[in-house]
Amino acid sequence: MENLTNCDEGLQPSLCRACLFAKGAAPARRAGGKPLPKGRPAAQTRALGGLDALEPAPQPLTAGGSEVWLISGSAPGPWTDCQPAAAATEAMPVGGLLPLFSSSGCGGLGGGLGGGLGGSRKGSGPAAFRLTEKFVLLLVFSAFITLCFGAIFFLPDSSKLLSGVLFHSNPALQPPVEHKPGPGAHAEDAAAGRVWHREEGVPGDAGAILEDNLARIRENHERALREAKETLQKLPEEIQRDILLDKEKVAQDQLRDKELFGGLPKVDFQPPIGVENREPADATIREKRAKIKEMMNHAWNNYKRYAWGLNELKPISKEGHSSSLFGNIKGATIVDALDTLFIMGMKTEFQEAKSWIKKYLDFNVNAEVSVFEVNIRFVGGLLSAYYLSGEEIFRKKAVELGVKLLPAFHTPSGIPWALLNMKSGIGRNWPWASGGSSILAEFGTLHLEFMHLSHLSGNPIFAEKVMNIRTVLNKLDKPEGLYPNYLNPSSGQWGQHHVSVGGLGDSFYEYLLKAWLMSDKTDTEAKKMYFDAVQAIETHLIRKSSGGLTYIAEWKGGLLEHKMGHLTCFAGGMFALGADGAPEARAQHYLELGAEIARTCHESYNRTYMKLGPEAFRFDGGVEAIATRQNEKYYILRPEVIETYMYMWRLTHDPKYRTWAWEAVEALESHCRVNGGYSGLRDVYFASESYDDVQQSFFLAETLKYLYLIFSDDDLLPLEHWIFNTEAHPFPVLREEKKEIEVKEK
Ligand code: DMJ
Repeated sequence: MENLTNCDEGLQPSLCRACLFAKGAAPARRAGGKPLPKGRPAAQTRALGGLDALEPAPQPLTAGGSEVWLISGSAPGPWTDCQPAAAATEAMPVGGLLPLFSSSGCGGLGGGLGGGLGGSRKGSGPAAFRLTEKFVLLLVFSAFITLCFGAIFFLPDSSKLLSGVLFHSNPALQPPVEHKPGPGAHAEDAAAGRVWHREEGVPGDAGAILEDNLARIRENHERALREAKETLQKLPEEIQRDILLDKEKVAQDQLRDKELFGGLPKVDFQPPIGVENREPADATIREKRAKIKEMMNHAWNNYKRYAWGLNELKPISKEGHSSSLFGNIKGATIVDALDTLFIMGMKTEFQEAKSWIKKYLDFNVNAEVSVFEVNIRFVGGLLSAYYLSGEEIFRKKAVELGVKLLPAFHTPSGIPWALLNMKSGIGRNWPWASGGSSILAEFGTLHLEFMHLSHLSGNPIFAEKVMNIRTVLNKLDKPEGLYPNYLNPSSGQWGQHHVSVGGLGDSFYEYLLKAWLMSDKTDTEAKKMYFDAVQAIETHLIRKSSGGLTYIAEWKGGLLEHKMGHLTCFAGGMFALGADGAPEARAQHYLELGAEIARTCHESYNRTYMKLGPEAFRFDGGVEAIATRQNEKYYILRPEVIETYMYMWRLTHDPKYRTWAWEAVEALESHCRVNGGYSGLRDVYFASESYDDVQQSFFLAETLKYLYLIFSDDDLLPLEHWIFNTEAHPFPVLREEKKEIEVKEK
């Protein structure tokens, strides 16, 4: 320590840092206006002459035998009486080194801060202080910059921040560019050197998109806060357990996904039954069927002309329409229409669709999709295209998409999220859903597709996921034997006790029945669940109006709302289809129930001006089967009423169903057909058409397919062999003898 500088007090505190606090030693003296100290290195002296003249004067200090270098140029500080060590007076060959240790008099940080800020400012020359201040400012500034960079790079999800904030990652706001598969893309895509194109001409107003994004960011933010609050209420051990559980699940799934993508096993493709498209013997029926095919041509050709590769068509604006339900996935109409093209014998169009899928159908999208919609339309469409045509590309794409949907099941109960970011695998529920719940009709409408995904991939993971949903449901008490529409995926408990056979509930019941039928009637658990549910529905929801119309009301915590949705009209077909499996005494009853629902829904069409049904109709306030609220008067080309006619026709051959179906064809032609395709209507009670300007993909997948089947012979897609998913995509019954996944290892 002797070699260190000595302050006047005769005691140099440990290096110069201490000078800062050593009774203000140096500052006091500066204040006293003492002359500059002797023994000061030449360079320092020059430095005082001004910043420009500054030259570094290297000043090694020795601490415990090792040298500590001072940055002489940048921290001259007010020169004090501190005595530089003898060594320090010798010129050293280094210009500027770190100012870590020095006295206020010897420069460096200690000198700068101690001398400058600790009090020596007063008595020192302004030139000397400017330098010190600069140094301090430099330090503060560097600290600030470091902090900023730290924030960008080390905050969670910094990549998003960088791409989203700095580079405006929203693809809709970027100019169209050619891009390669991202890091999450599958190896085989990269290996194939595939070039991925963004679709050109994506319509959309940038302002609205920006608004949309801001709203989404706000939403995410609020959700994160809510989740953080929930987490904070948990015990640390619980949080730890949840984290471990989640990690374990992700790891397990990743392992399986990896296995899956090692390559799909070979499958012995079975030639499909009942796809020969014979012309009906009756000439009038033949003509009608040909007319429906012409409608399909009109819808398809306009989509092709104005919206090719985009999700849907705006037939009035003659441009593409993109619904947020599909995130950034493109081509909903192409995938949804595949099997209709196939069964109508539109071979060229089917091939065009196939080529597009091969080249452009991309699931690696950084956007949220509706798990339900993507499943029923995309997975469903691809699966049925595979089963009809045997083309491997459809199986490959279906399984690839199925894998992409698996992270939706990463919830404490295994009940999947409604929304999923297909790239990040992060899921969440609709913000409007009761208590953060998942929706019965959404998580309950995965079963058929996922069973087939396991069948075609040889991997049980898909089946396990949907069977677990059933396990969760079977453990829960059901109010009056009914299934509420809302189920919280975290707690595994029901949300609000609202029950509906229409929106939010509908296809859950449909899939119970069809799971049983598709399993070659071996899945008796599904059968029991279906018939128990139907019994509760009959007791609590089904009513007859004073005019004799049977309808299915909605149940809200024990109170009935006497309203029936267009969506609910599918139930006529469901009851009739299930009749066969009911106890003998009930079979006829269910067939009649189906017929009654069909009649009610036909009335809902017949009582409008357009002869097309409203979105919802009521049985209260003196009306029957009529929409009373303006926001329930629209028709968006929905299929459910025609779907019920199709089942009723196939199961009873009562000609009135063909008559009613033809009425619908005429109404569609008169009111929905426009130059650019088919459009939905805003008000079916109004004499002139107000178009919603959307040609829904389900119009091609369902409405036109069911119409075509009604005017075809029963041996086209016979009901004993094919099960239609809720988007009308036919899947073959999985026969008992084929249950053992008929795969041969590659
Ligand atoms: C279709 O996407 C499906 O039928 C779904 O189950 C309910 N809604 C639409 C058609 O209305």
